Amino acid sequence: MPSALITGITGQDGLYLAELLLAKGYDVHGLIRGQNNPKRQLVEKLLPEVRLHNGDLTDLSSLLRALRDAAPDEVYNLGAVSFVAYSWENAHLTTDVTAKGVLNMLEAVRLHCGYREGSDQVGGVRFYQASSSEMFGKVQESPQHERTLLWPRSPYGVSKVFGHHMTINYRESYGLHASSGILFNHESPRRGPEFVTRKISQAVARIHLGLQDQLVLGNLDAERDWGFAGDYVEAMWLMLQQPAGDDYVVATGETHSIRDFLDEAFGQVGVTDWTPYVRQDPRFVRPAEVDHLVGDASKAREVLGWKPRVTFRELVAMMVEADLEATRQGW
Ligand code: NAP
Ligand code: G4F
Repeated sequence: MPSALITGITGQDGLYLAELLLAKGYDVHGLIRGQNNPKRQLVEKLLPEVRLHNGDLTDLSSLLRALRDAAPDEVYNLGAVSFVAYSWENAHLTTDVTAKGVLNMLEAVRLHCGYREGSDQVGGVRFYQASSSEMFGKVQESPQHERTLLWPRSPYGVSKVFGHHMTINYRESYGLHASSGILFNHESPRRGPEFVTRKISQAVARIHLGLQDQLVLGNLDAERDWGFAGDYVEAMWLMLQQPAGDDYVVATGETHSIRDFLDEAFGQVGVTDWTPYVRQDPRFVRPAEVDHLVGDASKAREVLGWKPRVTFRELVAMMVEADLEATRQGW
């Protein structure tokens, strides 16, 4: 039975990936941080087969301990401070976790595998790094692909660039089977409520049910290439099944503005003009914006045989329906 260790198991992608790997017969381990993480119960209830290990990406010895106890064939490094807006206010923390945390995990894998100077292979463990389309930032060409110049626009984006290049460096320096998935925005009913898509789907459900009358947002003109998280974790797994590590863009190839998302989401509850419900507030406008993202995933399609299944319209409908149900049930 193959085994995998997932950091960020409590997050959106961690949960979908754990489900996918369990369905494939993996022995799944997850790294969980904090002395009383409120999401522990969620993971234990949803995925009782997953074995949790205490640890933090900022603490190298805890990563070594988790690797020793889990003895994984594959490591998926999904843990991060992942909210871009938060990263300006917490730039040091973001750097410690989202940038240096990647180095800690890579170094832990290298030490765990007993790498010795002079040997050309770090060992059997395969490594996945959760890189991001935020690295493209002030985009230099469209659509963005694996060789597009990186121009990050936030402490989060800068940290992801560090992790991305460190992953490539460990592949080139130590022969580590390390892959970097440059994933464009992916969403689901499990998306954190701080991200714009979930903020909208929750608000639409509450407005429809008479529990809220206003939705306050920032920049409505930004464009994102939004896909479904359940499709994207499959690409992560496919990367680690290849003969060698590499970098892949994972995206739908379609872009939509926040206004488009509002149109679709309010449309789900029969509202054609959402302007009376939506207010803009500079509080939610970022110091530097990523205006336009759209990915070219031809390499993932050709090499991995991956393609997205869920369309933009289906994704929005799925999220609004789930929030309507959750709000009705009082979850
Ligand atoms: P998420 O829901 O925000 O999950 C982040 C995870 O990181 C949580 O499990 C969190 O644990 C964990 N974490 C935070 N600080 C940590 C630390 N110090 N040590 C260990 N774990 C820590 O993010 P996601 O949407 O699933 O994304 C997964 C990864 O993909 C992230 O690295 C993100 O930056 C990247 N990514 C996401 C997207 C996207 O559109 N979703 C696109 C590109 C890349 P707690 O529960 O303890 O906070
Ligand atoms: O939903 P967002 O916060 O996602 P963002 O910044 O694109 O980052 C997400 O995707 C990245 C991949 O490209 C990941 F790496 C990252 O971890 C995260 O998962 O914001 C999307 C857009 C932005 O342009 C933002 O300015 O929505 C705009 N927006 C407008 N009003 C808002 C709001 N975003 C949020 N979160 N809240 C608002 O009220």
